[in-house]
Amino acid sequence: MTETFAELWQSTLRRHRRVERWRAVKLRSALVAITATVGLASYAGLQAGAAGGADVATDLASLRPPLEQPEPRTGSAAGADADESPAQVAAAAIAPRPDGVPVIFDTDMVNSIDDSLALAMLHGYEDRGMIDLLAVTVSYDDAAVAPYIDAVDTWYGHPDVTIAVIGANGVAEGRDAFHRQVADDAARFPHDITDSAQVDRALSQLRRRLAAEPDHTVVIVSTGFSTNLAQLLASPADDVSPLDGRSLVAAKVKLLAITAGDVVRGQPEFNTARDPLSARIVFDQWPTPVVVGEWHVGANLPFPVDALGASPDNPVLTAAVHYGANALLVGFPYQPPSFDPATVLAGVEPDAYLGLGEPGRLTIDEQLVARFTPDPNGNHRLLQRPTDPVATARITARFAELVAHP
Ligand SMILES: [Ca+2]
Ligand SMILES: [Ca+2]
Repeated sequence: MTETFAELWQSTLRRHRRVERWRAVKLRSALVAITATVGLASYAGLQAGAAGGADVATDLASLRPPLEQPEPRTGSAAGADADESPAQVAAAAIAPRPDGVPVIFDTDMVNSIDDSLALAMLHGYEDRGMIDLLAVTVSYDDAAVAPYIDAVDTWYGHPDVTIAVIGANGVAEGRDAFHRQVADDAARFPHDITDSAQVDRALSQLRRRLAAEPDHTVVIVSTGFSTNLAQLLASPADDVSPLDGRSLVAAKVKLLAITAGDVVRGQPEFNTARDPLSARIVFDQWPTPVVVGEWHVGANLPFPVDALGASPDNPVLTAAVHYGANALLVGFPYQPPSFDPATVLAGVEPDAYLGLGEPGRLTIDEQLVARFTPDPNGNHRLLQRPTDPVATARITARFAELVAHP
């Protein structure tokens, strides 16, 4: 840690302490109202899609591709040589990519630093040739979030990753000052997207990217609100694909790994409580295997932030400092929970680090609590918290090597 960086930490902490005391009181009193109004009113347009979910449970088993082994990549979109429709030509025009597992990262990138750490891990996987990061889609509506993500992508050597945002229908209330510290300083943190309004909509990119991939290959890692994924499920056929959203997901997606629910403690969890309607749509209708990173898995995996190194030019490290100061954490480096990093690990390296529980069905009850019901025909499985300290240390070491700057 350089002296410059220590000074940045101290000054940031002083500046934010007074503001945060006031905000904490205000946020607590607003939470119930936000859940009741923002979470439901914004997504009323999805009601028709939700009504179509009654038949989902009956055919989940037949739609479910195997979870164990990645299928070999063919390098071309399925069906592209059979019928060269304008949609397929458009899909094929997306740049070719290396042979990693195609991954879409759907994130809120707000309220905590762990989405940033999850994104850094994905860049580590890409550098190792293990994934091809097709797109980052954002479920939080804010002008600085796309520039922030672009700065992180640029720092990790992938400045042209597709970024798309939910736009004006998304959750918009959050603790995001750490975005702005990076987004507003393009001289120190180079990036060429200056406002989230410059990028495409998440739904458009989700459909476009899925349509271009071979069948049953795409891993979606979701670490935020379920709004984008619920809109995807409810989307009609269009010029990108003749498939409606649910059929497109069933055809293209291999696995959904999602940070959601607080099953073990039986309490409302942030992602699901902020947009419960969308979370219910996803858990009711998603037609592929789903692994669920519920609260207590990530809560018991401290993330080694010091693995980010000590460069003041690292946007993730700077964001971590500002987030820590905002959250009134008093020392640095601290070790935040690894809710979203655990989900990335489970999506990209299933069975390698985190075990899975029995099959079942996850539902969100009227009190916004996630409940898990074992069911041999269910397509949901809960990630299991490692209880062995050796296993925990192995996971922490994997986190550290993935986020280290190349
Ligand atoms: Ca860029
Ligand atoms: Ca998140």
